Amino acid sequence: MSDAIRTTCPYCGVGCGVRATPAGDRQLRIEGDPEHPANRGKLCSKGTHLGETVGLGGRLLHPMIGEKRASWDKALDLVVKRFNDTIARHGPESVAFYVSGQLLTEDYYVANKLMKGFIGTSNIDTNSRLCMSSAVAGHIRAFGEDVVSASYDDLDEADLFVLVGSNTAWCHPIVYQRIQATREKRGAKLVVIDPRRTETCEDADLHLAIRPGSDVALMNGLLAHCLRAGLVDEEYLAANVSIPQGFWDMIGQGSDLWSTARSCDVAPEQLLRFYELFAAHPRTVTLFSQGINQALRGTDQVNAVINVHLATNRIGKPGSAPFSITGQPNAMGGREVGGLASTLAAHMDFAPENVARVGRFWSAPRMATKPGLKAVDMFRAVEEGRIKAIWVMATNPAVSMPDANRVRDALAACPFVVVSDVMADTDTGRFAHVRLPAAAWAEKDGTVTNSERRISRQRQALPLPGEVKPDWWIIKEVAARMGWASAFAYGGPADIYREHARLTAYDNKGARMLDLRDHAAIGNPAYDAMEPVRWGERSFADGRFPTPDGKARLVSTVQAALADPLKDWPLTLNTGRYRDQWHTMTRTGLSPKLARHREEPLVEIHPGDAGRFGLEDGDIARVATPQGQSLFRVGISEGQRPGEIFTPIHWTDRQSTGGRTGLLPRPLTDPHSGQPGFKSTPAKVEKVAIEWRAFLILRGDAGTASLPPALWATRITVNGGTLYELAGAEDDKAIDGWLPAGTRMEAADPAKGTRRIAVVAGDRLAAVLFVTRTGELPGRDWLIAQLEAPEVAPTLLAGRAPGAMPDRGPVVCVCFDIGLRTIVSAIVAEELADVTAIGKAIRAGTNCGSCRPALARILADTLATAEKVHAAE
Ligand SMILES: Nc1nc2c(c(=O)[nH]1)N[C@H]1C(S)=C(S)[C@@H](COP(=O)(O)OP(=O)(O)OC[C@H]3O[C@@H](n4cnc5c(=O)[nH]c(N)nc54)[C@H](O)[C@@H]3O)O[C@H]1N2
Ligand SMILES: Nc1nc2c(c(=O)[nH]1)N[C@H]1C(S)=C(S)[C@@H](COP(=O)(O)OP(=O)(O)OC[C@H]3O[C@@H](n4cnc5c(=O)[nH]c(N)nc54)[C@H](O)[C@@H]3O)O[C@H]1N2
Ligand code: SF4
Ligand SMILES: [Mo]
Repeated sequence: MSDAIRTTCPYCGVGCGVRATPAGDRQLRIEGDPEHPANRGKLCSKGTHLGETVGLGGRLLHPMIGEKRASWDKALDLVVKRFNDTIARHGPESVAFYVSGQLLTEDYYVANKLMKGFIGTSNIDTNSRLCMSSAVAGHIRAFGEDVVSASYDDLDEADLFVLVGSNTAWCHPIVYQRIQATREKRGAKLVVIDPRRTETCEDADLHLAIRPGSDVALMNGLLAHCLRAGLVDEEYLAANVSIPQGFWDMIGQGSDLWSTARSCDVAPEQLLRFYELFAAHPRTVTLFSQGINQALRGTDQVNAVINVHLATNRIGKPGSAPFSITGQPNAMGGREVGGLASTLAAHMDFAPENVARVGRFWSAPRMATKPGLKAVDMFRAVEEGRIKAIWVMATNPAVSMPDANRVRDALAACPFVVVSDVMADTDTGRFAHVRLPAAAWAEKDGTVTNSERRISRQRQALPLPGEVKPDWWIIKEVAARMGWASAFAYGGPADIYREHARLTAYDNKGARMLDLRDHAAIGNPAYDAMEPVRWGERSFADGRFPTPDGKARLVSTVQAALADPLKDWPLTLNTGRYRDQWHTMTRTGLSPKLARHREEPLVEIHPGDAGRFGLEDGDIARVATPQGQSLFRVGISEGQRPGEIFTPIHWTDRQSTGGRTGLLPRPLTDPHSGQPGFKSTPAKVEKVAIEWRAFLILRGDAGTASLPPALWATRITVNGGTLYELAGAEDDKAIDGWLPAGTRMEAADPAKGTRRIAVVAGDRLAAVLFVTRTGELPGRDWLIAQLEAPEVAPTLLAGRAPGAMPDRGPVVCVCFDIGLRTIVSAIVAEELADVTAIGKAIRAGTNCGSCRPALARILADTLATAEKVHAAE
């Protein structure tokens, strides 16, 4: 038995420590690292099930030129030749890198150095543009440097948490659990500000379901209230903050309780309750993420939040700070190396002295002297032929960029596309002339920085499979072949980390807070053994800020006018995440357990709107925007605001014939940050007529190459095979072509248009197909279990065991595989009164804890129903 390797979770920016123990043939046993300060041993559902994602299924194992396997030499030579030729003919501005917050700091550093110091352009941007760039721009405007003003310690010491535009319970589950722990320990209050009622709101003291895009009005209204209530700290402002002309007039305008309530479309009493909670609790942490960042006024929204904290002197003190939480595992590390087109390196911008300094440090032959193209503009330049060669690393823009179909067209027309990825078949990879096989999470070695600026090691737990190489190696080989071998002579990630640390300290006489000089000479063994370390003391504790005059800045932020719905596009489309999927599903999609939480992409819609558009729960609907359209399963939800619909970002062409959220948003961006406004797009929805519904279960790995021929087809990985949910208006017989060879059993009920087929091959169940036009379909669980059953059950075509197992309903607790019906029956039968009691009775929610908010909701609903029944009796 091997020892556990201490590494870091590759999903969200919480940055939890993981203990990964190799357990035989490419298997890892996963546990939370009790010694990691971010999570102290806990993991959420995604972290817990990392072990299900480290197999070799679907991996890209060899360099590919077109559809042909190539040697590394051939592939790298081709990349270098095409980039060199393009640069020689059209100049450095004609090439670009599009990279990712999922690269390690070392990978990121090398890519940034190659582009900005050697190729000589800043046309390197990252998916962090879609994610954190409004926070970056807001920090720079307020503080002078992109420094996060809080740490996780503050979560333990706060009395009030304000979550703005953040579905923390799903997207930063361990931060959410820490918030809940503080609430239990010191009675801290929780306010959630989100147009949707998410599971994060489940246990909140207050949920403000504000009108989308009205956050500036809300925060300005709060600040106006603070002014009236004497909460503004005049002394602190005079000493530490510069205030633009007319700032207080701006705050005073239309910021009384009633006007603010009207702008935000919430009840004045609710708003007042928020103000009073804020007034009563100086130890306030305001956490924000994409509901704030991903808006056409995202940077103003960030500054509106920071303004309130600066003006009330709730910053730089224990339990008191605005806190931008990062999305990706290394969103922060990318910002530290300067991986955005708008930053240079090591928290420096393009001021001439910075360009000179970094140029000196790198001995750079051709320094970029100005910012490059931001993501949306970069793909526009590809579309217009100004960029003729692009290298995409660790991101899937054909899915995740706004107006993604246009990005696809741009990639299809681009003369030369290189994609480095861990998976062979991604939506972006399909446009690549060269695909380079990158090392995946468990194979990588380097560092990441989490939301609270803590640098942690990711350590290699599994050998590199096939011809896979780490990203830093791939980039430095290209640099070497371009003629810069000595500037990129790295033997391993430690060499790169040292250089990065030296650059942060280089000629830095306190001007930049990011200063890793303690690590500038770190030895290889010390790097290998590095404990998680947070850089910087408590930010801004001394009231000094990294601006020329040492003062922070209030920023005038005016609420933008919120347009009424358009006649042709009567709804607003909001987009975001599900608890158990990660982005474009290339990795979480491999886990049978995670797949069960949400099996299909839903368009969530308020019951009133559903009625208005003739939709019923479970229907298939077409969601359209001026950019495009895609199909979704209808999910009617009281948690939606009227007029607003929500779709998840995860499903791609690999997983579904619908669910393509990425092609729907407009490619419009915030003027300061260039971040797209993913959270509100004018949209419409209409019912799609369906004649039949079906499901198909196939044994073995069916791959992601295609989907059964149906209007609606979505796939998920299940134990032992794949489950497809299907619906259509066309002939359902076309699906039969997907059934494998073997002995067929069939049953049919023509009256209901029902057909049931089971295929047995090699004494085991190979496939089942159940189709119906007007009847019911049985639960899928028992049939899925038959894929791995030792014997073929005689009742396959009944869809249930001879004795019949009760259908447990949709899975709520993925760790213990516990369904909704099981939970409801337990609550009723055992008279369970709280979430802890549910855990004691049936274990649900007792492992990773991610489903605890869902259990609270189910409990409340069940008790409410029971009460109603009781009242009626
Ligand atoms: N399970 C899971 N976790 C993840 C990820 C994942 O893919 N899956 N991805 C990670 C990444 S990269 C990121 S960036 C984070 C994102 O984490 P979050 O920002 O928490 O996630 P989102 O679902 O994108 O959006 C958050 C909320 O913003 C709300 N919102 C929309 N419009 C507005 C508005 O106008 N005002 C306010 N106040 N709120 C609004 C939405 O309704 C939504 O509930 O999650 C990280 N964690
Ligand atoms: N409509 C809408 N769109 C959005 C958002 C939204 O809320 N709404 N959110 C945006 C945000 S915040 C984000 S962060 C983006 C995320 O969007 P993407 O970055 O496009 O999503 P991922 O699926 O994480 O893509 C990562 C890719 O890198 C591969 N990969 C994983 N590890 C490695 C590695 O170590 N090396 C290499 N070379 N490849 C690797 C994966 O297989 C995958 O193909 O989506 C953005 N798009
Ligand atoms: S909260 Fe979950 S996804 Fe995020 S780092 Fe921790 S274990 Fe990973
Ligand atoms: Mo993100």
